[in-house]
Amino acid sequence: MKRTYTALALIGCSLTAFSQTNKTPKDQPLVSHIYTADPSAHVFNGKIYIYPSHDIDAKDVKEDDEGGHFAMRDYHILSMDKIGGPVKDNGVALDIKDIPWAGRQLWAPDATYKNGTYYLYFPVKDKQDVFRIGVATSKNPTGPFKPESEPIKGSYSIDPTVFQDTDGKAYLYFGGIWGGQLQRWSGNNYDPKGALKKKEEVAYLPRVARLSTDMKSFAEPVREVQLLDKAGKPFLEKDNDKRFFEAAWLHKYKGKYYFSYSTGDTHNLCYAIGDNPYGPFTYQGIVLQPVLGWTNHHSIVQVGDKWYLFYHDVQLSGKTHLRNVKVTELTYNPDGTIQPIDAYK
Ligand code: FUB
Repeated sequence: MKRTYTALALIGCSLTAFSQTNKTPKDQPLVSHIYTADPSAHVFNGKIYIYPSHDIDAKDVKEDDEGGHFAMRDYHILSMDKIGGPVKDNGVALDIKDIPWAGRQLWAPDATYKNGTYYLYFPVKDKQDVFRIGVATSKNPTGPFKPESEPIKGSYSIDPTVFQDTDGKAYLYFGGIWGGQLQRWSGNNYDPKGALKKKEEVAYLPRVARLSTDMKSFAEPVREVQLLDKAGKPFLEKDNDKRFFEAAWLHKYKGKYYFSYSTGDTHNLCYAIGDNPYGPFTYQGIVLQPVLGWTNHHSIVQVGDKWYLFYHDVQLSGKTHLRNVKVTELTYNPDGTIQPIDAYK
């Protein structure tokens, strides 16, 4: 079966039509001088930092079946003192040319802080064109970041997100199917011919591994993150409006663990709740309805006493691979469920 982003291009066309409807964005892009996507937001020392992908229109790269036109080459970190305040672009924090093992496509990153060091986790294809996850460090939240000379041993696929629990343990969640290559990994073994699941098969699951205290290696073998429906059953591939595709994020609210993710080809951002960082996580519903563009990727973060969803759409360009990051307030119901967000009026 064709592992394809052709569907992406087709849906991109229909979403161009969507842009011609009367729908009006509720939020405006945080910056417009560069294209940015996949915003991983954090509060460090009372200031908001956003670690996004830096989308570019790489004229020398053709659109291909695995999202090759998402040809990003560096990261710019954005910062702001408060939601709604001015947003600063802190310049290039890490360039692909400075990652010794990197081949192409610097995709969605995340970051964390521990003991005086900031850690930036990033996916990039290695020189054999296999996605791996790297880590880079800096004494400054905006970099410049110095990458390790090798990818994290045992890492694969895309969209790393790091979560540090209140007990000090840190976990790296990752994975993305199709262009993110998760279908090539079974039992942590690589098969370049890894097939997509058939409709009646159990869907691919995201991955997690606890990080060692050095934050640069896995402390244990990579595990699957169990995502279950409310009846306790795993999703099948045909449940593609709810099953995992990419863009994992983990946050904690009132003692519960919230695993949120994109359903990819159905463009939803969904969430599931669990009692510990490994899950199982039980599906709850939609966080964000499909946005203008094909991809839907986010982070959920507390700023002061409010919670926010950072996300992206393609308001500025109308093109799937040239996105712009945004932020909107997120509201919990008294029972801990999240009120679904529609980014348009
Ligand atoms: O930005 C490249 C890829 O698009 C990300 O890794 C996915 O999550 C999707 O947003």
